Amino acid sequence: MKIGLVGFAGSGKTTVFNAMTGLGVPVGFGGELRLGTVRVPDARLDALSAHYSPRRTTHAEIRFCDIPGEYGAARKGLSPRGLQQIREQEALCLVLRDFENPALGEPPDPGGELAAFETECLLADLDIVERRLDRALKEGADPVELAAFERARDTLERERPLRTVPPGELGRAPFRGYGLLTDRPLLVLLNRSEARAEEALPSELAARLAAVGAAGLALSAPVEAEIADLEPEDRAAFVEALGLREPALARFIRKAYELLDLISFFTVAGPEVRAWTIRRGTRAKRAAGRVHSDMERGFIRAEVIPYETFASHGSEQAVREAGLLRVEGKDYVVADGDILHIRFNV
Ligand SMILES: Nc1nc2c(ncn2[C@@H]2O[C@H](COP(=O)(O)OP(=O)(O)O)[C@@H](O)[C@H]2O)c(=O)[nH]1
Ligand SMILES: [Mg+2]
Repeated sequence: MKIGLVGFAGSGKTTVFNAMTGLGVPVGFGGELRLGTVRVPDARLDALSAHYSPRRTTHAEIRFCDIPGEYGAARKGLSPRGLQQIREQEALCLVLRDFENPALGEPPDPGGELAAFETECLLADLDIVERRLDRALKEGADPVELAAFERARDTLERERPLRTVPPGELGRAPFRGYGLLTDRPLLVLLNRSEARAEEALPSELAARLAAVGAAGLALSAPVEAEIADLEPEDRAAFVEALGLREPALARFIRKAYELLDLISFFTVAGPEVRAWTIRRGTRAKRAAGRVHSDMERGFIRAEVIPYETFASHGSEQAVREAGLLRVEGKDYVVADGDILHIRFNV
């Protein structure tokens, strides 16, 4: 599961990627496609770790892909290679430039970049959908699949991204493997100059994002890079001095995680406190398999303490004494923040 950083050259993709991954990829135009693993910040995990003092604390992780900014260097659009790289991503983060970049010689135009990217994706999808329908005309097709592609064509022709059609109205299964870009979850990152790091997303842009079914966030990449560079013990003071509650990058990473429809459950086992990643809607037996295949195979039950219950009672013991420890079977749908003890037998 990976999320692709996309956008115009010079919008700050690599700067954001470096701040998240600590990989130190050279900034500037061009470059290679890079893949990096990013820890998902989670205050609940930090609190569990402080409570249990385990030898090891393991965060959930997601992967980001820094896709080189050949795209739109001269606003000429995506190359076939660029398109292919973007199609391979499960979700997209579009970085928009909202700072003066002397190397580009053009004032920032984030709204224009968003529109250009959207148009590009709409046209690329329409091309795929029309080809599929042409082939169906010649060779015939499954009616359900045909209906889905016809609905997709109508949507795209009205310049609506596919993600704006609710899942109940349009089954996505026929689209699998076609790499449709407007169906991908989209998170838009407005990359601000340092001086304006604190400003909220302009309401016009926010409205535009809502209309295309995208999430949005503003931050200043160099400020975030500076924070990421600090020693952990200096970070909090610096963030506070900037008047922030936490680095915006932390919020961004969590939003990306949500965008992929991922949630975390926790385990506390002797030396390790750990966050595990599952898709929202995953059942307990399956979730147990994330920890160990034996736990899935020999699953008996899960003892569940929602993180909030743990936090309000202060300890596992107190939760037990209050009679709030829940025992759930294999079909229990695991919730974000559940602390699980899996009972199993192999
Ligand atoms: N002033 C300012 N410069 C930035 C910001 N983000 C990136 N840059 C600079 O813009 C240039 C291009 O950034 P880079 O991350 O390579 O963009 P990419 O082409 O999208 O990967 C670099 O010189 C960065 O240091 C920002 O928020 N503010
Ligand atoms: Mg780059």
